[in-house]
This record gives sequence, C-alpha cells and structure tokens, in this order.
Amino acid sequence: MAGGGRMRPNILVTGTPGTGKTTTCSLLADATQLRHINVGDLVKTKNLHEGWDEEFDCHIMNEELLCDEIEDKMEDGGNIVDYHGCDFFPEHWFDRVVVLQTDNSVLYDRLSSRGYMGAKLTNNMECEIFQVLLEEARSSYAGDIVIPLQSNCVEDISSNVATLTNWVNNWRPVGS
Ligand code: DAT
Repeated sequence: MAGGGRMRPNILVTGTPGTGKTTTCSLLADATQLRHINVGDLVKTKNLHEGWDEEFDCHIMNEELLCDEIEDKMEDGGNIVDYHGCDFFPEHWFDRVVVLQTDNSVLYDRLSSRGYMGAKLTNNMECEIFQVLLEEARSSYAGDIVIPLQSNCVEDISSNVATLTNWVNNWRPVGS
C-alpha cells in the first residue's frame, strides 16, 4: 500500500555517481528534518558487502543485508535514501523516487575530478548516457512517483531542494 501507514514520507534519491545525490540529500535533510541514509557509507561502515569488485572498483553490496539493516527505519518513515541503484528495495518503501540527471560533459568533468578513470569512468558515463537509473526506476516503481530532475549547476540543487521540501511539507499520510 502506498504510504504504508507511516507518518512521514520516504524518498529515494538515485542517479549515476556524480549527479549530486549526496549533496542534494544532505541539504534536503537539513531543510525537512528527514533522515539521510547514505547507502554507500552504510555498506562500508556496517560491512554489508561481500568484498571488493576489482573490475568496477567498488564494494560488492549484499542487498539483503542492506535491506535488513534499514528496514525498521523505512517502516517508520521519514527517510531520504541516497544510492546509485534502486531495483532491489521493496517497492512499498518509497513515496517518491527522484532520479538526478546531469549533462554528459558536466558529469565527465565531475567524475574526472573525483579521480575516476578508465573503465570506471566509461561505465559511469555510459550509465548516464543510456539513462540506466531512470529506466531502472520506471521499471521498479509506479510511474507517477518517479521524478527525473536535472542537476547541472548549483541553481539546480537549490531549486530541486526547494521543490522536494515543498513536496515533503505537503505530504499527508494515506487515509488522513
Ligand atoms: P553523488 O552523491 O551523486 O555521487 P555528489 O553529491 O557527491 O554526487 O556530487 C559530486 C560532486 O559534484 C561534488 O563535488 C558536488 C558536485 N555537484 C553535484 N551536483 C552538482 C550540481 N547540481 N551543480 C554543481 N555541482 C554539483
């Protein structure tokens, strides 16, 4: 059931690495007092992984362990989940799924300055070019809760945070 009986909404912010998820989630958490759950950080600090993927240069997350770890918080509501994947969470957890998108040249510069190179850089650029996260979100959640937002410049961050804050403030529990 949409809403799942929670008193505050859960939002998933997804998108290719470098599109601005963590920056956006952190400002949105400050503005709304929702809890920011940075999945990548949690996987590292709580060891919710099965080692290191040499090819993709990242931890191999154990999706089941991650979902078990955050389940109680998600059922309570009031969370902003920040992750570059979205097809393994229970669908009913989220009231809104935001997919951040960035123009190719802008993203290329951001990822390069983060030190990405070789296959890691190419894979992430292809992920954005082929709109992998938008497709994944649309095939995993109801179409009307999936919202693509541009994240090219600082003005986009401010306007995205303002739009989402407004949505949170107007959200009402199902049936109220
Ligand atoms: P993600 O969490 O999606 O990997 P991030 O929030 O860590 O992305 O941002 C990566 C870098 O890009 C960081 O230095 C902040 C910058 N950035 C992100 N979104 C931006 C935007 N809309 N305008 C300008 N810079 C942005």
